[in-house]
Amino acid sequence: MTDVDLLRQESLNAIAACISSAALEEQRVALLGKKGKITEALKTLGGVDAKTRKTLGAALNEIKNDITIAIEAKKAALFSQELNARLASEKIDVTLPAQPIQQGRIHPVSQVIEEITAIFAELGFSVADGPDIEDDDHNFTALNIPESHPARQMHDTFYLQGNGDGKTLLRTHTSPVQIRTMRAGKPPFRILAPGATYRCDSDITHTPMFHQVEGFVIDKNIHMGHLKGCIVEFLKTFFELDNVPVRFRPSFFPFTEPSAEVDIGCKRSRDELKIGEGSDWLEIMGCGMVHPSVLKNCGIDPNEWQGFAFGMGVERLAMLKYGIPDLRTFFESDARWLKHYGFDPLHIPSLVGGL
Ligand code: 2NM
Repeated sequence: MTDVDLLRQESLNAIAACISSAALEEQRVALLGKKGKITEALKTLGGVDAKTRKTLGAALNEIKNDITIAIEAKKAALFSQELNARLASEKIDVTLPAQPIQQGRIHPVSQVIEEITAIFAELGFSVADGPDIEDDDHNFTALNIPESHPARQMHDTFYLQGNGDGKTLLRTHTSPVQIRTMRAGKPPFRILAPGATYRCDSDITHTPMFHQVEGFVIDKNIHMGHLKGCIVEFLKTFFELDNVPVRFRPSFFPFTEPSAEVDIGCKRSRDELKIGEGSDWLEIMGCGMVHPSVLKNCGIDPNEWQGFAFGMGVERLAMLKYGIPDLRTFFESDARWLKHYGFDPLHIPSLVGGL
């Protein structure tokens, strides 16, 4: 056997012996790479006489060609071999029943937002949202909150650097969504605005970020009777009670006139709070008739259109409904807490299927 024949045979044997794509790639480099055997052999052609160069060159090129073909063929064979091995080892029987594993849980804040949304959807509300980073106008001015109002002071609002004008802030309530909605469209409106809100406040009952659901209705001849009916209906469904004692207590908000705080009847005992019965009252949300100035600020004629609005704290409602004692645990990202208080991701709250 000549040297050339030997080189050819050894190369083809080495290719045939490869048992993986990785090994084959190694062989390819060892033979045809920059410093590969064949490449090195071709380099020697420059130093031989013209006659030898012709025959040896032709032979080496033929080998190179054979090797290239052999590698391609082996590559295809290994690919299907490896694919079959994977298909066999990763086989799953999709007809088996689902494994009883628990992966993620739905956070009580998300759950309660979904529940509230489902109830108001049934009453004809649509969900709207807006940016967390707001400006002074949408968060305060348009809502009839005067320059001197305490909520404007630095200790309540997180002001951002923004354009350096001190007018960029984290929204302190979701009401800017209502302003944006009214300015972008034409009445009537029936809108629910759930989302994160921010206040510079932190103690056992306050976290700097919390969630609100606000809602509003703008239409013709809307009065407080509509507001009351809507809220009583909501509370009955949310707390899953046939009858709830509800009390509207006069209050003040700059953006509503008149304004009221809503209390729900409850019974407090040593270590339990029962909602829906008893002689105590628990404040649960705020509401009122949208102030004519707010309507005007959004280009709506208050002589033609009226409306009511309300707002509630999501964490507070979640604590009351699901007996979660400590607000701060909501934001600790403790997997054990979430496993205990979280909800099944496959259960979507609805009035027909259950909240
Ligand atoms: C509340 C209480 C009372 C409210 C008012 C408006 C708007 F933009 F329509 F004027 N949105 N939300 C409102 C009214 C919110 O939360 C305690």
